[in-house]
Amino acid sequence: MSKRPFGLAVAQMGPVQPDETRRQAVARLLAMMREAHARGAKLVVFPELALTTFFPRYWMTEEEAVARYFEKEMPGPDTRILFDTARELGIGFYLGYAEVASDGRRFNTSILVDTNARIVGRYRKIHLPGHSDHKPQAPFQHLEKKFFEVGNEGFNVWETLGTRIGMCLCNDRRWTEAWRVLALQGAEVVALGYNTPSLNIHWNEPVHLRMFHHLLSLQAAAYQNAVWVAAAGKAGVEDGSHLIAGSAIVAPTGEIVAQAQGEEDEVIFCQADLALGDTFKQHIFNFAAHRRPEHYGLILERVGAGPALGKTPLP
Ligand code: CDV
Repeated sequence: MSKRPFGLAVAQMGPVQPDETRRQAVARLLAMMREAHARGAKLVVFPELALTTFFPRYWMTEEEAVARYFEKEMPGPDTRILFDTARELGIGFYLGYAEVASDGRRFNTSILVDTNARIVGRYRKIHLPGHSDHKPQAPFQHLEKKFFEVGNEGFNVWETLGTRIGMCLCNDRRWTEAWRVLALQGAEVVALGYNTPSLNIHWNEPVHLRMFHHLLSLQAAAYQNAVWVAAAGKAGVEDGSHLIAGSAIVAPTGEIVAQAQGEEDEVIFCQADLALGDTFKQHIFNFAAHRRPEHYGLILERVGAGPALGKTPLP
């Protein structure tokens, strides 16, 4: 099978402090976009909520949040240069940001931009973690359920940049259903931005498990769905709260082929062979040959776990 090389870059960001301006954050993204292009990338993936600090950690009203942290237009005055530079270089990008839609609804969003600087795809985060109430005893909040609505546009894949690219965001990577819906649309690459605090405010989770589960989720999803995964995190200590690093590119074999080494701004790159996914799609994960959806009904019928369906004695 002949190779189909695709230059894939992930741009991890170090912390974005609360007083950092959009313009400063965008300047960091631009420097990494230029580096990704110089290394041969056709797509560069930026983190979730890449333009600001991870603001769901703060208790505030929705109005305050919108005023400070949400983008009312995309591109806007501070982000247009990302689009102009992408067009000039001929590189596509994925960007996560807080979106306030024209009807006032608020989403945790990512966009996919092609080499003509056209927004070809939008994803509004579906698996929102955290809580909506104030937890004054917690060291910080995780208020995604307060500041964002559940995404209303599904998990989609776009034919662009010579391949098929799906998007999801952060907590989605832990949910197998999201990946399979993308894989059923023939995704070859899945782009994902994240902000993962190393401390779990809900229970006393050992810190090392955050990195383990992050990589486990990416690797299992890449293999079981025969896709390339490009995952970009925001890392380091943001306003006293530590976010895990570990931005990674994972092959359809489930192997990590590139991983960020530190907790600062860092570009990782690989020449991804898209044909590698074809091999798995034609054999072990040939969906048409092996899937049995007639036995997967509970996935749609139930949200939480319910009664066991096993019958005793057996017929
Ligand atoms: N931004 C996120 O979605 N963070 C979650 C945390 C809260 C577990 C994550 O899945 O990484």
